Amino acid sequence: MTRIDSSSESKDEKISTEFSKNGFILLKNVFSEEHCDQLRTQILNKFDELKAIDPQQIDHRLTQAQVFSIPNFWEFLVHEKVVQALKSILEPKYSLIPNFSVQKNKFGLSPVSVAKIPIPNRYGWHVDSGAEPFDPDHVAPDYQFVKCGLYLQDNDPEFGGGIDVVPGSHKLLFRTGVDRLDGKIRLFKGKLGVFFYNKTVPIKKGDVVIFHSFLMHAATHPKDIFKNMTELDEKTAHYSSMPLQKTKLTLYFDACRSRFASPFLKVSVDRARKELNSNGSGAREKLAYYDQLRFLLEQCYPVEFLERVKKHGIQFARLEGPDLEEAKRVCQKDSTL
Ligand SMILES: O=C(O)CCC(=O)C(=O)O
Ligand SMILES: [Fe+2]
Repeated sequence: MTRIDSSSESKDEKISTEFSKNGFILLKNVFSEEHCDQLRTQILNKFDELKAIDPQQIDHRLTQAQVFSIPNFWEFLVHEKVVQALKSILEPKYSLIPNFSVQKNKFGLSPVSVAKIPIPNRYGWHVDSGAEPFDPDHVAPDYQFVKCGLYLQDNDPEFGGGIDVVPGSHKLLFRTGVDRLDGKIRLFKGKLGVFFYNKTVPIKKGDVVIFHSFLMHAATHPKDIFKNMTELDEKTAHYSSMPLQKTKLTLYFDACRSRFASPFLKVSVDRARKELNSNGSGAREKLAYYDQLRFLLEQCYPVEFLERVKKHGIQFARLEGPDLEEAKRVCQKDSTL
């Protein structure tokens, strides 16, 4: 298990080597207890506000615009230690992917199966790139696309609050010469790892985890999650029986080596189109990819945040040319844009 103490001097090489080996890195003490408590209050107030407007709202996720209405949200994205770690893992001018999220008591619950045989007592395990269509980039030696999470609570043995991982599962076992097969073998190896080699990341409040988009991982589940869940909880993977002090709040964003940014965004346009087509007359702001795409086109970031992004020499992933036009076309299906 790799722990990088954020108070120490430059550990760039160590971070990048450990990340290559394990597929994740734990940055300790990035934010103070006080800062985390402040964020917790802001986020919980936001969820309360939304619940007051719409009591039916299943309150486990904020939209992109709501995320940026949390005053301290973006500091995490441009925190010196986070940016330095991402520069070591990715490249100096890496790209931020505009899919920022704040999650509340969200715990994946799908069972894991290997060769269609369900693994007993293993739920919610997945790789973040799992739902993307296959792309040869995904098995390229320099493919580096990561998720970065800030945890506003300890990973608690009883209530969860962090993540479990299969260390090294992001790596290809060997190359057969058939890219698609190599990807399938990696996934198969990761699933076996869920059974034989999974670890709970010892996250404390204020720690940050950066993990590869092909790392097999799951939320660390509360011990009695299935005993206490209602049917609605199960449907939405949102656990409502959590004491307030233990409420799981996580902030996430994606980043990547810049050459992999626009293929990812193109896939997001397709996903947004599919969401819209299958949504009928439902509320559009609840569609995750559509919400991200609109936000990407509108780019309404706080000025101070934009300045910090610029100062670090990093960039936002953007769509260009015909891809940008296509994104606008998809969003124009909504008359409010
Ligand atoms: O914090 C967690 O439980 C992990 C969430 C996760 O894996 C995801 O959003 O893809
Ligand atoms: Fe995930």
